Amino acid sequence: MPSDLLTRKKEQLKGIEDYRGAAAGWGALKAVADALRGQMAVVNETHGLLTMNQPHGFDCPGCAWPDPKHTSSFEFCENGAKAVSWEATAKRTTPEFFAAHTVSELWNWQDFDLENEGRLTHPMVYDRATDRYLPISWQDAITQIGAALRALPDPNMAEFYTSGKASNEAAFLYQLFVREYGTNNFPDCSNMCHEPTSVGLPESIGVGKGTVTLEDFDYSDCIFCIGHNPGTNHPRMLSTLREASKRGVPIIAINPLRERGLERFTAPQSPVEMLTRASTPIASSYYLVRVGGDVAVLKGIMKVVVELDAKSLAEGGPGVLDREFIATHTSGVEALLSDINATSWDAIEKASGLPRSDIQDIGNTYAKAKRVIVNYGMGITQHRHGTGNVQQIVNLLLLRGNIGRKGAGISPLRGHSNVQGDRTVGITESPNEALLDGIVRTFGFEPPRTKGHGAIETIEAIRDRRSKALVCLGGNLAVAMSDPEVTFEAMRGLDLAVHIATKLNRTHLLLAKQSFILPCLGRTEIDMQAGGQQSVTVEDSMSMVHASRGGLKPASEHLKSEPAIIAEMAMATLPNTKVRWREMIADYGKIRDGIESVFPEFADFNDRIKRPGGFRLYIAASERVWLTPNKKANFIVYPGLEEDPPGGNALTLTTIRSHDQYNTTLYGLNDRYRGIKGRRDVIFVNERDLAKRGLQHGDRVDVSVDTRIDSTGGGRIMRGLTAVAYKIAEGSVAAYYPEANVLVALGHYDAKSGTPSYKSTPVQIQASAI
Ligand SMILES: Nc1nc2c(c(=O)[nH]1)N[C@H]1C(S)=C(S)[C@@H](COP(=O)(O)OP(=O)(O)OC[C@H]3O[C@@H](n4cnc5c(=O)[nH]c(N)nc54)[C@H](O)[C@@H]3O)O[C@H]1N2
Ligand SMILES: Nc1nc2c(c(=O)[nH]1)N[C@H]1C(S)=C(S)[C@@H](COP(=O)(O)OP(=O)(O)OC[C@H]3O[C@@H](n4cnc5c(=O)[nH]c(N)nc54)[C@H](O)[C@@H]3O)O[C@H]1N2
Ligand SMILES: [Mo]
Repeated sequence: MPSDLLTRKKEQLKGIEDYRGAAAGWGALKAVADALRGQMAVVNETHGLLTMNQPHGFDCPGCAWPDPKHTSSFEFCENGAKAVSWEATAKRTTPEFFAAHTVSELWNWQDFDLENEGRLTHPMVYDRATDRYLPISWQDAITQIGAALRALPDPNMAEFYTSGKASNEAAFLYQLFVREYGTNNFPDCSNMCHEPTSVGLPESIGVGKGTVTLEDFDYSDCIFCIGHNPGTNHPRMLSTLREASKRGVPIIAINPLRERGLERFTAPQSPVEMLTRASTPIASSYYLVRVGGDVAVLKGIMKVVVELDAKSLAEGGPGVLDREFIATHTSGVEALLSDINATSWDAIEKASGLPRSDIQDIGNTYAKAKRVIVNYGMGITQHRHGTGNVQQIVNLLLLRGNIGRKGAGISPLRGHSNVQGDRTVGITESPNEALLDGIVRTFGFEPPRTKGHGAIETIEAIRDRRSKALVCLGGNLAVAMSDPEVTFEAMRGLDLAVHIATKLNRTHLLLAKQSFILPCLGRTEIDMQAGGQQSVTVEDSMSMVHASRGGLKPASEHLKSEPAIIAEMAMATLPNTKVRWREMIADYGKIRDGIESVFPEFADFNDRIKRPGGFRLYIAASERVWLTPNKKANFIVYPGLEEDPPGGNALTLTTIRSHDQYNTTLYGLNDRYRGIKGRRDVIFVNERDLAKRGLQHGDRVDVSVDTRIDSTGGGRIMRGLTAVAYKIAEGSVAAYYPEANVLVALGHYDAKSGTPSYKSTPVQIQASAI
């Protein structure tokens, strides 16, 4: 290679290397120290971290994985510590900052730099004359927002987004306000995340949530991890998996990428592992499934089970299927079995990218185990057929009675720390009768009964100018959503945009005729109201509800709590409101009384959260009670094998989170476990796929949507990414979310749930011109 080319290549490979360590360990401790140094006032440091996930402290804003009885000593988690230090930072985004920068200028900043300015301190309103956000008093802001909402000819022309950090109390008040205002337009981050779970599980097992508790992991004798990356996104789960691994429980990982957190873990709590630099293996076997190949793998495993069953019966054995369970509790097994029998091994191998022998091994392990838990995440849900994927997992579990039994069940790993709770207390565009009747009974107003908008419908309505106002309770909707080109343009056409937020982000810079930023308290901070210091509650992935109480001094004296902001907006918008907002804000216990009255499963709410660890909501399916229309657990056939047939020589692109990010929030530019340092402009490609295209590790490539396959894709391209040869399934490539959202068309989503198919876009890659 000529020397100028060599130099260029070296330059392109900067920051790309192999990561050889285990997950967590010393690297994690160092990363935390760096994060703290970058963000935090030293006095806050110990107090903040030591009260996290403690009985009287605050709930970690990181992830929704439950805490061991919520009473153990401080559980170390690198990404939890990063989330806390990001919120409890000493940096501030003040009116002086906004005075110094026009919005047009800020638009050209990196997303990382916007949030890295620190916590918002004052309510702000956009001023077109100076192209700046200017400070405004709370009272003026709230009055103007109320007037603008009242002025809309139809409440269905407003959209009310929720990001899943909001507490139960904030979310309940929000849905109450919005329903009294007159709409069910509740786009929320669930729509982009676990909606296939919320839609698919009720049809299958009568409840839209997982069926396991943390204790079940102690009894399980086989654990699946499909399409999730716990080392980064649910780090505390590694302690649970480590315990299981030490007991010799087979842990089967099904994932297109080799993820270090699923391979090896050094427990920071274990002095022996830390001092000897030893680690515990996590997955006992690891299968690099093709992106979008999960249905094929799941059908393959079921095929093995059915074959083993026939063999056992032929030999006079009892069979492998749980016949008694199937007969008593389920419906639809015949259709499922004929679909499985009609599916050929050839087709399964081709669609999954795995040889039959691998799937045979998984099937043997599954069939041998008595208590199986399947965990899954976005690798399953964010597909054109995400709901179908979820239902295939249920089918597999039902075949051997693995739901509603100790040590067994389905375990969707939720995203945001309270996304599940927000749904439970009424954030949904499709409210059921029980919820609406509960509101009438408790608050005496008639809520709207027609279905509202989810996230995709919201963007479509805003794009088509059918919706004119957007209120966001947290989040970064425009950047999280697919198709920024359409989404950004749409949002610039709004009349009113209101952002309740802790930090500045790009969505706030998409200006409506009237734009407001309302700064709120974070979960780590003291929430003082007329009735004294308040606690809120959250629900984790396993339906445990518990209290959370911030202990840090608020980032600014001008901040209000989310419940208080919502109540004030409600009072300004609804002069004849039937709700006693002031009473509820003075004492959040009154909000919980309201929740209890609308949702009977919260009986004795205020008492039960006083217990350390809180309480578990009733999950009927965990008791083998099926709240489906036919009162059975249903096998639901997924027709065919491929979620998104790639065809031709297209590759399937999946979008993933780095280790240094929280959704659209970037803490830094490293992705330690994947060996990437200081950059994100990479695409992970299998070596053979590179070779086939005459490309090499480190080459610059352009990635374009293959329009022969995806008719919604027209002209979408990402230029100048560096190709990284990686242990990823052949035919699959991966790039970082949210940058790669330019490749995901708005129309590319799961028809059943409306969840964007962020994890399956057919693409072509070729040497870059730049
Ligand atoms: N630190 C941190 N914690 C977080 C978050 C964060 O951004 N940072 N986000 C929170 C939120 S909102 C969520 S929803 C969760 C997300 O948690 P995850 O579900 O772990 O999210 P992703 O990073 O999207 O990773 C999905 C995993 O699926 C794999 N995958 C991709 N495509 C496929 C496929 O077709 N099949 C299979 N089987 N696997 C596939 C990827 O390789 C990756 O390992 O984490 C939550 N916790
Ligand atoms: N391509 C691709 N796109 C995806 C995904 C993917 O895997 N691939 N994942 C999707 C998923 S699973 C999700 S959940 C969505 C996430 O979508 P969102 O939930 O909308 O996004 P976040 O990045 O979590 O929001 C970050 C912002 O929330 C605000 N914030 C932080 N803490 C608080 C708080 O306590 N209160 C308030 N009011 N505001 C706060 C801050 O201003 C911060 O800038 O993205 C989705 N988009
Ligand atoms: Mo999520």
